Amino acid sequence: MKAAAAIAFALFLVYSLISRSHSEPQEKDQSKPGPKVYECRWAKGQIEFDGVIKESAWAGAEPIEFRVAWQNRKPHSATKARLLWDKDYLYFCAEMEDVDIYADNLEPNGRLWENDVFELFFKPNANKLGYYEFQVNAANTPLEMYLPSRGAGGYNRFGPLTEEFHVESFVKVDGTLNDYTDKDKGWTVEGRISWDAFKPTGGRPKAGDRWRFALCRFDYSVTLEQPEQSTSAPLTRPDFHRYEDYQELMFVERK
Ligand SMILES: [Ca+2]
Ligand SMILES: [Ca+2]
Ligand SMILES: [Ca+2]
Repeated sequence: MKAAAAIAFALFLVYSLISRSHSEPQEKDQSKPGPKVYECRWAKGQIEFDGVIKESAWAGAEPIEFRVAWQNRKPHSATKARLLWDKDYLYFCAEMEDVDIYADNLEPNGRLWENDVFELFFKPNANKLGYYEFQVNAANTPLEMYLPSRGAGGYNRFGPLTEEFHVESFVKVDGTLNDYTDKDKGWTVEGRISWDAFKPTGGRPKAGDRWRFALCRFDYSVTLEQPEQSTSAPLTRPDFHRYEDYQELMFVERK
C-alpha cells in the first residue's frame, strides 16, 4: 500500500509540474508582452536628401510612433519617423514638431544631446553586448558610435574612437534656428547610414533578421520646463540606452 501511495504521489507531482509548465508561458505573455515588431521595408525608388519627405519610397515605409513612455503620455512635440533599407544603406527620416529649434553644436561627435537632436539606436543581436548610437542635431551635426558594451565607458571612451562617419544627413528647419523669440514649426531630418558602419557586428542584415532598436529625440524649447525626451521604445525609465525595452526591427526582403 505504501508503495502504491508513493507512486500516486509521484504521479501527482509529475502532473502538477507538467500543468505548471504549460500554464507558465501564458502567464508570462500576459504580464509582459514581447516587443512590437516593426518592418524595415526595402527602399523602392530614389530618395532625394532634401528634408522633404514626399518620395514614394517613404510612403511605403512603416510609420514609427513616439511617446514619453515612462510617463505614459503623448509628447508635447510630435514626431513621425520612418526607416527603410537596401543593399547599401539603412535610410531614416523624422518629421519633428518643435516651437523653438535649438542646435549650436557644430562639432561631429560633440555632446549633441544637449541640443535638439534625433537619435537612432540599433542592437543587432539581443544576446551580444555591442550596439550602435547615431545622432543628428538640428544644425545637421552627426554623432556615430559603436559601443562594444553598455557599461565599459560610454560616450567618453568610445565617442572619440569614431574615425569615419557613415551617416549622411540633410536637415530642413521650418522656422529660425537658435532664435527663441519667434515661434517655429519644426524640423525634418532625412538621411542614410552605410552598412559599413555595422562592421563590428557583421555588417548588413539578411532579410528576415530582427534587430532591437529605438528612435529617440531631445527637444529643448522655451515653452518646456525640462527638455522633452520622447522615443519609439516603451522604455520603463528615461534612459535611451535601456535596450531591454527596445522594440524589434525586422528587415523585409525586396519585393
Ligand atoms: Ca526627400
Ligand atoms: Ca526660432
Ligand atoms: Ca526645441
